[in-house]
Amino acid sequence: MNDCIFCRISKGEIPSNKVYEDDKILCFHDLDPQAPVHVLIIPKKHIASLDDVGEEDKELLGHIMTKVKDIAKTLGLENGYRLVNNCGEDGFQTVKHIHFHLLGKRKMTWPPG
Ligand code: IU
Repeated sequence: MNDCIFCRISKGEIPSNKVYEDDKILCFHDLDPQAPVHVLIIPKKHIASLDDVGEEDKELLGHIMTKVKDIAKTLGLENGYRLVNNCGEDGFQTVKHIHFHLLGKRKMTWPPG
């Protein structure tokens, strides 16, 4: 997807403040942080949203989930964190490339807004 900003970030065409990268996924700092630590974890493969995940993406999504604790540790989130996926219009998804927000270093509240 040439016009997808997160595809362009994952290819290095647009710079990002990277936290973690491997051949399948990328984690970088959010440009508009909502917590003292706020990073985004994305697959390099373009998947528009959680609604578009297929059977063939099971391993990729599982890979992201297994890396969360390692990324959290790197960022010093020893006291816990929140992992968020916004899906679709009601979920307030603004970038149509699936991503997981990892937020921490402040006490979260519930319910979310
Ligand atoms: P959302 O779940 O789609 O609402 O979140 C998109 C996030 O991507 C949001 O927190 C933005 O600040 C963030 N972001 C970014 O970090 N860099 C960008 O170039 C763009 C959005 I566009």
